[in-house]
Amino acid sequence: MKAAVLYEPRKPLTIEDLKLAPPKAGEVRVKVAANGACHSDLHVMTGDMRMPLPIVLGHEGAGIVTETGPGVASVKTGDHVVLTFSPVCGHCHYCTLGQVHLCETRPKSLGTLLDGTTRLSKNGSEIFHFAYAATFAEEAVVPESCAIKIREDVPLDRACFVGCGTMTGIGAAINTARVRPGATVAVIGCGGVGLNVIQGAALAGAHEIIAIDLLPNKLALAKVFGATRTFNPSQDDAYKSVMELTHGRGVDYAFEVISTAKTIELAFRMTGRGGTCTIVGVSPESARISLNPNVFTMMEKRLIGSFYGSTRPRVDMPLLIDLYMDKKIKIDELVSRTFPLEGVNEAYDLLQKGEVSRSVIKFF
Ligand code: COD
Ligand code: ZN
Ligand code: ZN
Repeated sequence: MKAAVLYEPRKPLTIEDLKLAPPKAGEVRVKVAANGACHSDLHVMTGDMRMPLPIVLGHEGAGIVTETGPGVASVKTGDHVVLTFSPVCGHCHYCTLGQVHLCETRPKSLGTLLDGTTRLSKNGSEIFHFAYAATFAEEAVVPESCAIKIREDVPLDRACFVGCGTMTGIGAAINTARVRPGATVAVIGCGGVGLNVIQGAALAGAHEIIAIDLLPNKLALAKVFGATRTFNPSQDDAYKSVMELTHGRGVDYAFEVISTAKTIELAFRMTGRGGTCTIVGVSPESARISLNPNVFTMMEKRLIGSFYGSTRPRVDMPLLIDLYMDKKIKIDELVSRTFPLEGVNEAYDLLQKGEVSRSVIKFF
């Protein structure tokens, strides 16, 4: 099968024929229909996120189940599925507590499936899977808990975004930060994920949603997703503008959706008394932030992180798809370009230049 492989950081992905072994027990084979080009894959391509190489990237996919390994019960051949990048074992400490996005199986297997081996190979040499998905490929073998059954009337080139950007963003606002109706919100970084934080905050009933990004095209889209005000730090002092707009108080909820130390510090600074600052981006390992610890006590500010929108995939993902089908959340507006697999490098070029929010790689 055809797949896009990363051999070395800062080199283009190469399109190659790979072998995909059949699913083992508890695994599912999926014919990939579509896959969004998310920024996290770019972190691996640039070397900011370390992964074993060579690797097949792609983690925002949807498709149709073609085969199930022994013991698989939740999906069957022919089912439409969204793929997730965070397995759920159902019995570890965190799964038992209901925090399935923190499942302890995840950190144990970087670049492989849950048994520590890969199903991908070329001429007998193993190729790694990114994030249990590896969906820049015509087919994928994934853990059962990463294949979430969805309704069949949703187009798969839209459903795929629920597998990452839509879930990560909306979930950060609703599940992790729990934005209150009437609250003031600031979102720094209005890419594919940030736009979804904005629509999550709007869905939660936020009163004022302030979008901050360096690019005018992203700020224009932020308004479409529910921002009430926009600021461009290359033109305005974003901190001063947010403080003025909130009568000197700062916002109730700030979100950092870029992953730089400077923007995390800025987001925390513009958070007001009793407010919550949520970090959505994952920064390079070497990054460090500097904060005044007294504001935690004197102002009861909170600084928290959000992984994958604190998702409960089997509950949240079919729900987000229902909301999309009922026109209560936007996905179409996120998609700037559609490419075949051969266009994957161009899709990432455009993302890096800031010309697109999301491109979709479409197989069928
Ligand atoms: N000030 C304001 N805006 C900025 C600045 C700045 N200094 N620098 C960049 N931006 C804007 C860009 O113009 C762009 O609009 C936006 O920030 C970034 O958007 P995208 O589309 O490139 O990136 P996303 O939205 O696809 O991904 C952002 C993440 C923060 C999620 C990603 O980078 C990340 O850290 N991923 C790992 C974390 C994670 O949980 N991932 C789950 C799978 S994604
Ligand atoms: Zn992603
Ligand atoms: Zn678990």
